[in-house]
Amino acid sequence: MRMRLTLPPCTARFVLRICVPSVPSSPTPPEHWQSTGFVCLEDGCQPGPLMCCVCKEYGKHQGHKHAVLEAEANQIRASILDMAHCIRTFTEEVSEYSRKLVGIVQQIEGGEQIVEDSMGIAHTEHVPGTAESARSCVRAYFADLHETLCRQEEMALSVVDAHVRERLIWLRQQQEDMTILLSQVSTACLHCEKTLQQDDCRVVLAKQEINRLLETLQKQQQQFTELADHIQLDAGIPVTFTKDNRVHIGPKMEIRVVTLGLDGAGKTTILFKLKQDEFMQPIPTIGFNVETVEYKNLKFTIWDVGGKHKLRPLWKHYYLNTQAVVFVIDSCHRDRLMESHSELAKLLTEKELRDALLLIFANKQDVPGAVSVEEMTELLSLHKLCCGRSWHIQGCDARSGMGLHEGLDWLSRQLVAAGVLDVA
Ligand SMILES: Nc1nc2c(ncn2[C@@H]2O[C@H](COP(=O)(O)OP(=O)(O)O)[C@@H](O)[C@H]2O)c(=O)[nH]1
Ligand SMILES: [Mg+2]
Repeated sequence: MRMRLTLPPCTARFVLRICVPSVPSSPTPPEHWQSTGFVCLEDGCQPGPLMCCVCKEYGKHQGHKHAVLEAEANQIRASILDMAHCIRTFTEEVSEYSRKLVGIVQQIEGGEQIVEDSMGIAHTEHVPGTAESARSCVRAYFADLHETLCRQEEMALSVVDAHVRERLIWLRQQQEDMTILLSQVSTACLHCEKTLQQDDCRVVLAKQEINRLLETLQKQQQQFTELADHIQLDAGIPVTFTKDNRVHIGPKMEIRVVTLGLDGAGKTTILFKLKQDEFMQPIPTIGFNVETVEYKNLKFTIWDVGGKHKLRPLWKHYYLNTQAVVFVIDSCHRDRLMESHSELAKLLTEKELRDALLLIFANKQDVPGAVSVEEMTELLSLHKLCCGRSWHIQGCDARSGMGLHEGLDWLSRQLVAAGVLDVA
């Protein structure tokens, strides 16, 4: 069976291939080595370089360069010593690297370590490794998250409890009112029955009182019918969650939105189109318009604030508790894009809008030559400008309504944790 050593995928693999050289066995000197005094330096003679006096002058080494044996041997000794020094350094380096590897493994794994206390007495102590520290870090993060979730759960439950309490108080009040009403009605019935059994004189004398009683009963019946028409007796408690884990009870979740942008960008047109689904020629907004727009299970209260230069300092009065900002830009007015950019940049520094969602409508896409969403994103450096917040740019045409619902859909998705429910 073959064993495979698998490294974690993230580990950079540094593979050191070591070829261990075989140690050459020393060649046997020739028989005439005792008469050798020289060494041949010719390349071809290197397998047997020792020269005898005869070889030097006549034999196979005739005319070759040569050196004195002792000098050559000393030179070789010197280079062996050099090499030995290099090997020592190399060995030290390898050992140092191995020691480091052992140290790193120990640091990751942690374990028992011998430490001296202030009295100089040695004892073993558990030192946590980086693996353990990383695990602790993860545990701490999730413990924190868990605590936040528990707190949010408690808050959400208290909202439900408050809702249930108020609802039960109201229902019990209604029960009491109905009991009183029933007793009044039965008293009136008894009175009528008694009167019926009276003689003629008494019946005639009771006429006024009976009329008053019937009138009161009729009024009560009318009030009851009106109440019953308005109130839906339903035991359901519809619950929706926002993305920040707040709970909303009721069929519609209310969202506060403020619509901002330069004058003439199309804010009022967008608001009217969303509200009435029809195009209305707006007049310049002097103060503000506010409308409630219902969309799926959301109820947007949209504040449309005048965008003329003089009115812009007033924008900040609309920021409090605003969950979303809809910033409208006129896509066919290229020369005002930088003005839009600087107003948007100012908005994004506002503390009260720190957590607000940002929906940018690139309006008037129906006009030929309008700046496209991609170009607008580039020209206004939106990725840089809106970095760190939830934002979205949506092309639209407020006259036909194209793109408006897509924008609201994006807002809904950001606000509601479990997605937007279609409530008919
Ligand atoms: N072609 C075109 N005109 C638009 C559009 N939206 C608004 N307008 C026009 O732009 C002008 C300014 O609109 P208005 O809603 O008053 O802008 P506000 O100052 O931002 O509220 C009006 O004449 C609108 O009819 C659009 O999508 N396309
Ligand atoms: Mg307007």
